[in-house]
Amino acid sequence: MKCTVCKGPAVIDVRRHNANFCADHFLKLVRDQVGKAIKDFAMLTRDDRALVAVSGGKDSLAVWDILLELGYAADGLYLGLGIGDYSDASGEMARSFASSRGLRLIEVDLPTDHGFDIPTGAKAARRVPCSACGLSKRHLFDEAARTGGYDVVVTGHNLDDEAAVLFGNVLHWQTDYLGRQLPVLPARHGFPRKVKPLVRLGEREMAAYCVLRGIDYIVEECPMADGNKHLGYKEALNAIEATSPGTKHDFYFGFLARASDRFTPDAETEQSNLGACSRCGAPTTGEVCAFCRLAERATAIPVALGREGGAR
Ligand code: Q46
Ligand code: ZN
Ligand code: ZN
Repeated sequence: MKCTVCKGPAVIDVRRHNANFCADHFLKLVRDQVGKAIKDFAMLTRDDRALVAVSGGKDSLAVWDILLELGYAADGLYLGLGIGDYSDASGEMARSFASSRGLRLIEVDLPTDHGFDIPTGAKAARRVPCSACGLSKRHLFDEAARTGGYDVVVTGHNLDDEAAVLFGNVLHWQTDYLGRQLPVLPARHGFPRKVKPLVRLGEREMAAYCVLRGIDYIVEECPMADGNKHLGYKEALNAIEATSPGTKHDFYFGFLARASDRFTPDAETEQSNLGACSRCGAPTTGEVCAFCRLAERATAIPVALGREGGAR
C-alpha cells in the first residue's frame, strides 16, 4: 500500500477519500480537514479563547492537539462525572495530556462540586444515564465557559457521531433537534458558541491520529453506554458505509447543505421560549432548568437510601 500523495509506504487507507496515506500526509490530511471545517462553518477566529471539553477519549484529546497545532488558543475542561473507575482513568488521561504539554486544564467534579454522580442522578431522575449525563455536561460546559470568559466551547464530535445522531433524529422525526444539529451553534441567551471541528473526520481516523501523535487516550467505553441507542445507529451506518464508502459523509453534509434550514423554525420556537432559571440563571424553557431539577432530586437520594437501609 503506497501513499497516494508521495508514493512512500502508507500507514492507513481512507476509503471515503479513495486514498492511502503515509504518516506525514495522514497528519496533514487531518489538520487540513479540521482547517476546512473551521473555515467553511466560521467556527473560530485567531482572537477567540476556546475551551475544549476533554473526556480523556481520542476525539477530545485529538481536537485539542489539532487546534494548538493550527495555532488557536485553547484550554481544556475536564468534567468528573463520578462513573467509578472509568471516570478515574479518563481523568488521568486528560491530566497527563495537559501536564505533559504544559496546558491549562480546568476541572469540575460533579460529586465534589454538586453533590451527586451520574449513576445516582440518573436513578433519582428516572432518566437513562446518558440523558442525565448529557444534560449535566451541557450545563457544566456552559457554566465553565461563562465563568472563565471563554468565547467558544469546542467538542470532539466526529463524523460518525454526527451521522449517528442525525440518523436517530430522522428515524424519530425530532424536528426541533434537526433544526439545531449544526457544526456551529452561535452564542445566544447566555450560551457560549459551540463548535465541532472534527465533523469531517471519522472515528477510525481519530484513533489513527492519536496513535501517530503518541497521544495516550482511554480506549474502554463508558460502562453506562450499554443500551445507548446511538451505538446501534452507529453500527447500522457502519454496515452501510462498508459497502458504500462515503455514505456517512453524504448523509451528514447533504443534510447540512440541503435540508437543515427547513427545520430551523422548529428549533427557533423552542429558543424563543427561553427564560432564565430561577436558581442558577441558566437559560431554560421552564421556571427551573433541567440541571437544577436533576441536582435537587439526586442530592435527595442519600437520605432516602439511608431510610431504606435502616429498615432492613
Ligand atoms: S459518558 Fe455520559 Fe457518555 Fe457515559 S453516561 Fe452516556 S453520555 S456513555 S459520551
Ligand atoms: Zn506521503
Ligand atoms: Zn438552573
